[in-house]
Amino acid sequence: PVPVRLADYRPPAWLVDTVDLDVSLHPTATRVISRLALRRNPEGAADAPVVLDGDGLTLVRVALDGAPLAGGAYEATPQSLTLRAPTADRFVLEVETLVNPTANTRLMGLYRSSGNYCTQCEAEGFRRITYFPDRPDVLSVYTVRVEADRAEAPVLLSNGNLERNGPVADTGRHYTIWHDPWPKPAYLFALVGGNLSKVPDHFVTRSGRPIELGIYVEPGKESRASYAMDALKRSMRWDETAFGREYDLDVFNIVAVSDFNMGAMENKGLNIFNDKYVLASPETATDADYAGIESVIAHEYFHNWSGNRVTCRDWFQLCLKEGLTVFRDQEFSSDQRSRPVKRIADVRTLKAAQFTEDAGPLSHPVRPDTYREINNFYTATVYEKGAEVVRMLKTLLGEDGFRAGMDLYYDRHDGDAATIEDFLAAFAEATGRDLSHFALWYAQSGTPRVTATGAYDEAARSFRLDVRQETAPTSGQSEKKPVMLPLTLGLIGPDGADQPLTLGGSNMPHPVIEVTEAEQSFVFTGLDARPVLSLNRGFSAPINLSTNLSDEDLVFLAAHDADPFNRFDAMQGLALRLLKTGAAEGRLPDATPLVEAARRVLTDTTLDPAFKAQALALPGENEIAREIATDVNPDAVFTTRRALRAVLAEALAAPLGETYDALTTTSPYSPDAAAAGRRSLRNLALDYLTSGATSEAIARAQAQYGAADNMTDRFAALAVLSQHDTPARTEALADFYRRFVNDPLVIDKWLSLQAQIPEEGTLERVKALTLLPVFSMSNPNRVRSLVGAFAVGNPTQFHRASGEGHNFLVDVVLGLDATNPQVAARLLSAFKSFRQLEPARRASAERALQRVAVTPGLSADVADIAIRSLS
Ligand code: HT7
Ligand code: ZN
Repeated sequence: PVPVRLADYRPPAWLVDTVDLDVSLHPTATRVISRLALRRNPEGAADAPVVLDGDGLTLVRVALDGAPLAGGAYEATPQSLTLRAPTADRFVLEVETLVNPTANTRLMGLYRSSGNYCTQCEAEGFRRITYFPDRPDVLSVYTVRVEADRAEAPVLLSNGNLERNGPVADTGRHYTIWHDPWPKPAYLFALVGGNLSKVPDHFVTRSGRPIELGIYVEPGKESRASYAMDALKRSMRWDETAFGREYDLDVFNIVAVSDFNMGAMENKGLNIFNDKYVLASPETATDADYAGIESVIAHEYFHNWSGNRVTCRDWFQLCLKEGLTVFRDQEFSSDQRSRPVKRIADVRTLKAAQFTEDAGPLSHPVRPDTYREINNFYTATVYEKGAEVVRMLKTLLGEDGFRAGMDLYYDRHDGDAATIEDFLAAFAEATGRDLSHFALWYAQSGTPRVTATGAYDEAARSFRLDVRQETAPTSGQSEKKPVMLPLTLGLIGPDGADQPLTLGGSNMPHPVIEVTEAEQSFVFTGLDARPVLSLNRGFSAPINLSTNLSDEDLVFLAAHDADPFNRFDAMQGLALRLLKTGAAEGRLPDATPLVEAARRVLTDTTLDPAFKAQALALPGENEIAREIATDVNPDAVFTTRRALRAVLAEALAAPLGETYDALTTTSPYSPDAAAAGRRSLRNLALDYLTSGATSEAIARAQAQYGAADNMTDRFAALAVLSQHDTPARTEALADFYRRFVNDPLVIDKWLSLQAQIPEEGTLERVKALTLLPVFSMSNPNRVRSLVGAFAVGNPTQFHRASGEGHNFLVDVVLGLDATNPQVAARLLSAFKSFRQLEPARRASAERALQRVAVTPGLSADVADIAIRSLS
């Protein structure tokens, strides 16, 4: 595929003011008649032909202003429809095409899921429905007529408000007509037809407008949509109060489908969701599932303003909507739950996904400047790092400045397709700040490595902080510049209290230093005793930070830091020091400081249980590997981590047992954050207590498994049992399968758990699981749960020295590429950190990637990942 470059952006030559679609649904021959009111763009190239995008369409006819167009007047290929330079500046083009939704295995465009019809148009799926200028800067008002057999599809939905519906005389068919008054790009178009049950509700906006809400699910699953509905109403209210944004149509519908390439899609007024992010009941969903539903429901709803009312000029600007909307959903969840615990969880995700991406060959800027396949840029960098950049902006500008900038951005660009420059200009103008240096965060890839060295001068009663920053070269960017780092900090006195911050003779109103140079020093004065530095509080900048803090300092921070994130981070830092040395030397150093810090956290009655669970969870194998960075042996990482877990479990056996017992409750299940936090700590205690696999511990896990009245506790017990090769494991796995064989979303958990067993037999187990009737390569959730979990969540077995794990993944990717390239490409990106492996495993991964790269007939998606991974 040829690269697309940001620098080549040109405004569209033709605009489409209105789109009238008439879609007559049929399993194999859906007829689409589109009437486009085309208008020459005064800002586009003069005399340009009309070029409409297409993908795999069967063209039936073309008419211009009502008159059929002769073959010579246009040129049609499956990829485009070109009208030779029209003389008129405005006209109506009518195009009739046929598409086959049943044969659409890519799940882009119009396809079928469990017999229902649905669409996915972002990024470039609308062209698989009809010929159209399929780019986000062409905004149109849509009127859509949907027709189908009434028995096959009693429910017919599209964007906007319902205008009319009725039968089609003497045919057994019926229709609905939907009108969306808000101009939108084609990627936000959606249509659904099928046999679905509506869960109804309503919402009154703060200005008093009533909104009809509907969540459509498979019949029989209605009761599982109530949490999603509650989350939706909370999201709608939150966007009004936190950002002043109100909903703008008479209806808001969500449809849950079981075949979906990603999490969900923000189509205007008609969100389409992977059912994983809608359906929940205490018996089938874990606390993590509930939290995921809340955040994805919120995320898609928030796109109504950050993405839909203000959209992206081109796909390079993807972070404009995605980074901002992730930031907004993170803030929403923080307000609904515990802010520190949410921040810790978000930073864990950021480091696991984005730092890893940035440290490998797939590294790219938050706003890339070139792509071959846009589907491959829905990445942790665009989403999660994009959100961090917005968060830094807020830290720099303060609450009020940030809100003023957001308001100006929305006011100025409502109904527009905007750029990152437009976004930053709104903040710069609203606050008077020069953000030109800050803008580098969008263009420069890589995670800055920051070294902070603190020194106390007793005679001068001052503390000098030297900060150095450096970003290592990343793919395509050999030269790096210093970025602007807003570092929130505290200096903690011996009594554990934050000292007043005096810098350059003045009191600091906000505890934030702004680092703009490669090397910078800050001298804080008026300090009577040596303080302990707490830097990058709340993870205010997305950096790799190393400091000259001693183990004792970290123990002190873990006990006293007023910033809960840094308390957590001090615990992680202590553990990582031990794990890195242990993996390198094959022997764990003395873990007493960590053990004592952990004991304090565990027994501190003032701390939130959810926080304790995060602080006491050891860094994962992938995080340890990322810290080690070169010549990683996953077996050594695993062994060391397991050894440290055993040390903690043995030393803290008594308080862990007490914690487990104290948190045992007979209260009925509630998914609220406080109850979820208690369960997370109790299940963490169970995990430590079972690490030695004594018969007593296994029996406790078995008892929890059997007695649980909710999926969180049942699955946590199963997860613990799955780690130990005992008859109890076999029994529990068989029982779980029997209980939930008819519940695919629960079976996903069962598949995923088995894929992550760190044992020799797992690869054969995974292969065997692919043959079960509950597994299907055509369902992305199943594939991700089994194959994805194996590749990402089981480093020792995926990176087996024999190369069998690598070969297995490549076999799956090549098989899947023919039917669903997008999912295949995502699986292949599991190799993204292969260069950090030790030489033999690295060579095996490289051979596997090369096997992909030389395969003829690869999709653009998979070819792009293979080539970039090898670059
Ligand atoms: N904006 C949505 C992205 C998305 C998507 C992209 C490519 C192919 C399929 C897709 N499904 C959804 C989701 C979001 O970030 O809100
Ligand atoms: Zn999004």
